[in-house]
Amino acid sequence: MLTRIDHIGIACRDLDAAVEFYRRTYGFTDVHIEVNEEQGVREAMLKINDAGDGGATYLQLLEPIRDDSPIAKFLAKNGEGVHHIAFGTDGDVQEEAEGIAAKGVRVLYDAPRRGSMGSRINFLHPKDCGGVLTELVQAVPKTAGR
Ligand code: V0V
Ligand code: CO
Repeated sequence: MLTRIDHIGIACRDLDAAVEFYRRTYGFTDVHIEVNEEQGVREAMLKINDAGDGGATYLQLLEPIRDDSPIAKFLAKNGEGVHHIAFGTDGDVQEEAEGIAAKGVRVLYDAPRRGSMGSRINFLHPKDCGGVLTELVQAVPKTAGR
């Protein structure tokens, strides 16, 4: 079941400047930064709140590390701004994706890929979701360090 907003993904050109904006403006100081080579991003997860299902809600700031990455393409076309929303599941992300695919929504990957902080992720095509690129996230349980 989808039980929380896991994160909102925001495309930016300068990750360090964006992290500093959110720190200075809103006081968000719980920041995890990592590089995801496969997705072509350097990204920051700014924790906003814990969620009732044991997960949490974040802002995800995304800077491209390659010109052919989805974020680079998005920035070239739209400039900086909201790139995707991500729902968190309390179950298996592959089962979640298959259930949604059965409703006629295109799932982008045949199998889940690695997301931030060891999560398992997949995406739904924006053209099947009212123009919203939508991600599904299975977080690593908190007891394992998230
Ligand atoms: C593209 N489109 C979007 C969009 N990106 N619409 C809403 N939101 C977006 N973010 C629209 C675009 O305007 C076009 O519409 C159409 O889709 C085709 O777009 P395109 O520019 O030709 O790009 P494509 O088709 O090459 O790629 C689009 C997709 C791609 C969604 C397939 O971006 C993708 O595979 N995304 C999933 C991976 C990803 O985004 N990774 C970065 C985040 P018109 O103009 O034809 O009407 S990584 C992440 O979140 C991680 C690691 C994590 O959370 O842990
Ligand atoms: Co994301």
